[in-house]
Amino acid sequence: MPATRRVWPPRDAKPLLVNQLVRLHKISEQEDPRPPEDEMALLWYSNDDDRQAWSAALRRLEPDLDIRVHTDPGNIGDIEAALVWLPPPGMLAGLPNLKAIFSLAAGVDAMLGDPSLPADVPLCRMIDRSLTDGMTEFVLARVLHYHRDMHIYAAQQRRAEWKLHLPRPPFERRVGVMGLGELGTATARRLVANGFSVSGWSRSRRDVEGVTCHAGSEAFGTFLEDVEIVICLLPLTKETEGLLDDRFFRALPEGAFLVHVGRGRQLVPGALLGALESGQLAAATIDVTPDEPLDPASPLWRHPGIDITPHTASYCHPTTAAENVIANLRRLRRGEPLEGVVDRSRGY
Ligand code: NDP
Ligand code: OXD
Repeated sequence: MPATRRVWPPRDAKPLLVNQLVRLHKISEQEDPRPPEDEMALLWYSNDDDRQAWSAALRRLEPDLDIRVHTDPGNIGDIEAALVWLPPPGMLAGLPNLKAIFSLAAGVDAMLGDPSLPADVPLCRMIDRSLTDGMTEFVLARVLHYHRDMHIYAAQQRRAEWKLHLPRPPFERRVGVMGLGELGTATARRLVANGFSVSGWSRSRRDVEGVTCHAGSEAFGTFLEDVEIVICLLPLTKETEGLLDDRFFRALPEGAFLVHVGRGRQLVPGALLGALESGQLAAATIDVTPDEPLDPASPLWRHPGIDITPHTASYCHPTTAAENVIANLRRLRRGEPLEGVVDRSRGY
């Protein structure tokens, strides 16, 4: 696993001009002529994912899949799909027959931040059961941590203090999930299965069994006033950027907890620190930060009420995620609607 993930701009991204790609194509045609094929080729690119593991997983499902890499793209006219994370600006725009872009991540805010991303080619976000399971597992672990007072016992241990806090039953613990999409819905369900009293908030109305669902900005206050542990699983958009601000923390019941696993720029760090100082917030788990990696000088590292994890809540595993990519590739070949297409006007 790389040291940092899903960062924007990519660490070593240099714009790749169309003529560079065409030149690569010409060179590789001279050196490695490929027979013309009916099957569409897939371009793979990421600095944050394991190419060997992905190639193996894709070829396990489709042994003859023509996978190209940008350093040896062959005839770029064959490339009709791209499985990528933060390709260098211009790379995808230089592919004349590109019909679909498959993101290696669920959150596509960084991909959409590239103005050269072809506007007329569908962008599909990652949907993957290992990504979903990993997220529900991470959130459940953090909810159980706070619910069973582990943050208090950790502090007590440092003081050699033996003091019991009577545990509350989970049905009395109100947990709220912001975002009821692929990850939020599965997370809410897992919390329900563990006996918690769960509510959720989304843009449009959702119906999740066992979950009290709220929708729209007008319902945000009502949702927040009733949650003791709030989970942020929203995509980063114009509407959600900076949403976790002073007003947000003030709207929660006093002594609430935050588990932030959405995107870093949704959080206003000063507001988080203020809420912890005032006791409005008891503790927070911060998996995503406005800049990643988080600056060693950031006060977030040192606040006793904050647990930082390095954007590790969840990760798509090539073995399972390849199934979805291949399924989408087959839909593309058959001319069927693709799964997980991003609505660019909404930003997710
Ligand atoms: P989805 O697109 O499936 O779901 C997004 C949810 O957020 C939807 O329920 C949507 O509402 C809701 N939403 C979006 N905008 C608003 C808004 N303005 N107000 C209220 N609700 C809103 O995304 P996923 O569940 O797949 O992923 C969510 C995010 O999780 C990703 O975008 C990414 O940022 C983050 N993530 C973090 C990881 C980590 O390791 N920390 C790993 C993977 C993802 P509606 O249902 O009405 O559309
Ligand atoms: C994602 C992520 O969005 O890993 O998939 O953060």
